[in-house]
Amino acid sequence: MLTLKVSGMTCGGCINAVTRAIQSQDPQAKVEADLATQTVNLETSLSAAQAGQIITDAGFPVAN
Ligand SMILES: [Cu+2]
Repeated sequence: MLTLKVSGMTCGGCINAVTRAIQSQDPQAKVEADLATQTVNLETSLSAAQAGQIITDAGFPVAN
């Protein structure tokens, strides 16, 4: 499982956007986002770098 620090998520719509972005590249991915801690947990075949880029491109900057 990957855990990424993601900034800018404020509501369920943001979580949906992150989830859709990841699942567009890995339809089997499981995405759990926590607004309080601004973290996203992923079960995915994507690498951390790939997932980070996808989420950043969706408008939610991922901390390195
Ligand atoms: Cu939102």
